Amino acid sequence: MTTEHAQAAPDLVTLAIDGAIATLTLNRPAKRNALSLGMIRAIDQHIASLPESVRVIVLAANGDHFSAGLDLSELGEMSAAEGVFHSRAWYEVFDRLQFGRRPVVALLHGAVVGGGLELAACAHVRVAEHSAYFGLPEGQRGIFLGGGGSVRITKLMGFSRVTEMMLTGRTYNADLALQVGLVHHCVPDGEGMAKALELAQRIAGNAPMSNFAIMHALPLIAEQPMSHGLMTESLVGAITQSAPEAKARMAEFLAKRAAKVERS
Ligand code: 1HE
Repeated sequence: MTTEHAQAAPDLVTLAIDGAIATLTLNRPAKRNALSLGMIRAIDQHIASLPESVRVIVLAANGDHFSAGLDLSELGEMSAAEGVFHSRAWYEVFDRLQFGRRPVVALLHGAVVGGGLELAACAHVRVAEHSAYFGLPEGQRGIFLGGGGSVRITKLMGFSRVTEMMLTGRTYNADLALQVGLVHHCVPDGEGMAKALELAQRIAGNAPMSNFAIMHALPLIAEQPMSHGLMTESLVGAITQSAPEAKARMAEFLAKRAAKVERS
């Protein structure tokens, strides 16, 4: 079965580690970083191999485009059942990206479409270069979302926008993506990596327990009724503040040795 037998393709996703930051780079530019299951599994393998010292992941891509989405040559071979397992295989990896130990900063440029946008939606921070454009061409291909986009992208920019984007096949440029909350930063072409690394360094400087709470508790609370959300917040907040690192950081501030909050 295609889904079960797809092996990780480590050369198609490279890993570079520099101190607290690991950079995962989609590396299939000749196919516009179309995502084969082997690439999805390679992302997973790389994440699993990261040493404890890595605190943040930057997700980027070689070539002119972040990703052309699902490798359509794989879909042609699949039965309905295989299609379900294929989606589930993506979900497992995307869940480990979004709900793993390390925040992910995605650097987006060129086409960020279909499954490429679904992958980008797993990141916690998204930086777009001006060249980036975003779309969900599934309708034009006769298929539907299958990498979690109907959940994640809809949460980011709203059900109505996703519906219109998919029905009409329109794409959003980087400025519009910023306006609707699809990305957090929009920078000139060629400046995305510097911005992504700057943000990654800042994130790496946070207490790991705070980063964990932000990544794991916020999405959970967003889906809870208010009373449950407030309870979850109070419990997670209490645990987070009780960590020795939190105590040390607060003491540093009170001793006037910690950095103040600055305008960004
Ligand atoms: C591909 C793919 C792909 C390119 N699967 N091979 N995604 C799409 O519907 C987007 C399809 N791709 C495009 O619209 C264009 O390729 C781009 C706008 C992204 C880039 O255009 P361009 O002119 O730079 O490149 P190209 O000439 O179209 O493509 C270069 C090669 O990449 C070419 O192969 P070659 O062997 O002829 O050189 C293309 O066939 C190949 N290629 N995109 C396979 N997607 C989990 S469910 C998610 C569902 C989806 O993601 S649906 C959206 C699919």
